[in-house]
Amino acid sequence: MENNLEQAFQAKIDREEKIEPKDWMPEAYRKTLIRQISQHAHSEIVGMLPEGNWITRAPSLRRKVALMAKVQDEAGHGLYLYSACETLGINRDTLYEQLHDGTAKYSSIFNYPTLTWADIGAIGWLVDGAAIMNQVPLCRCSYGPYARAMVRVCKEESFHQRQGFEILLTLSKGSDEQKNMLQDAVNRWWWPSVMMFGPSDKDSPHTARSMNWKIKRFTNDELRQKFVDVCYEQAKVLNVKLPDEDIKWNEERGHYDFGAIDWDEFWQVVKGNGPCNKQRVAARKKAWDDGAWVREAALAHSNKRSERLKNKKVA
Ligand code: BYC
Repeated sequence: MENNLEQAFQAKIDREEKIEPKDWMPEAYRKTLIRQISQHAHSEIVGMLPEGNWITRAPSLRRKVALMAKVQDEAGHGLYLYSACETLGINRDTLYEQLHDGTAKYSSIFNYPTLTWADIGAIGWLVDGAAIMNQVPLCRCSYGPYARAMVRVCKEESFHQRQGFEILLTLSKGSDEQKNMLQDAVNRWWWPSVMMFGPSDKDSPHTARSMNWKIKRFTNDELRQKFVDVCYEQAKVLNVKLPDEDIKWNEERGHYDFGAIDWDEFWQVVKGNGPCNKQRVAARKKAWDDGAWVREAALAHSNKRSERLKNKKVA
């Protein structure tokens, strides 16, 4: 019986039809999606912290407005994604608990500090650029609610990438000090962005099955390669050097070769030992605790309202 259901499920995926919340699905598919979508939602929310750090110090009103809008967009992305995740039968409080107690991951990239204004440009260019590379294919993910949420997310991420690139382009035409600041930010954000795509395919336990289920449409290494190819060309426009001595065009492959990734650094950051992991989780927990009175007040208000409605009906 289970076997027949599983075959019909896979056949539906192979026909490129979407799986919807009430459809039968294997438990492992449901768990994989909860893991991935919740990690993605947490990344959007934690991702607000390094950029939020610069809102009060943005160099002009125009930059401040754009940065505020971007950070608010990330909050929105987190909310759509939590909603998409809830359609799989898990509630939001449980997801928050998992973030706070460290059982759920969020993207490694947000455990690095934003030291100068150029970091805001570098995040837009590289981090949002990597996010777009990874997320555009997710618009074709087999799970309907996730795929649909990603359409809007990707449109907004494109705007974020452009605002980051424009910050850097302005710096690239500025004083020597500004040019140095740009190069320094790219030096620090390049490798963490390359790592963001996850472990190489041979070390990725989930990729093969997620590709079969059409949750993922490309492997981690395929997306990483596309990212490097695109960035190399864009770096020329910014007149900036990517911090990789081994990066060079490979005529045979039709791609840029690039240097070895420091996987030890990646796993250290994923395990909680990056420069800002403790600070990021502490900030999220504090926001949750500080918001307790708002949740209590909202609940009391909604209880009172339903009581009033009930009394009205009785009368
Ligand atoms: N950081 O078998 P793998 C954003 C974990 S937000 C931490 O390849 P999978 C943005 C992985 O979870 C960016 N952990 O796994 C927001 C797994 O551990 P578990 C987030 C990572 O799921 C604001 C283990 O390593 N984007 O865009 O097939 C401003 C083995 O990995 C990372 C998404 O979440 C990492 N970088 O592939 C700007 C997109 N990489 O769970 C931008 C959706 C891997 O077994 N997610 N791990 O304990 C995905 O596409 C996939 O989940 C991943 C990983 C490609 C990230």
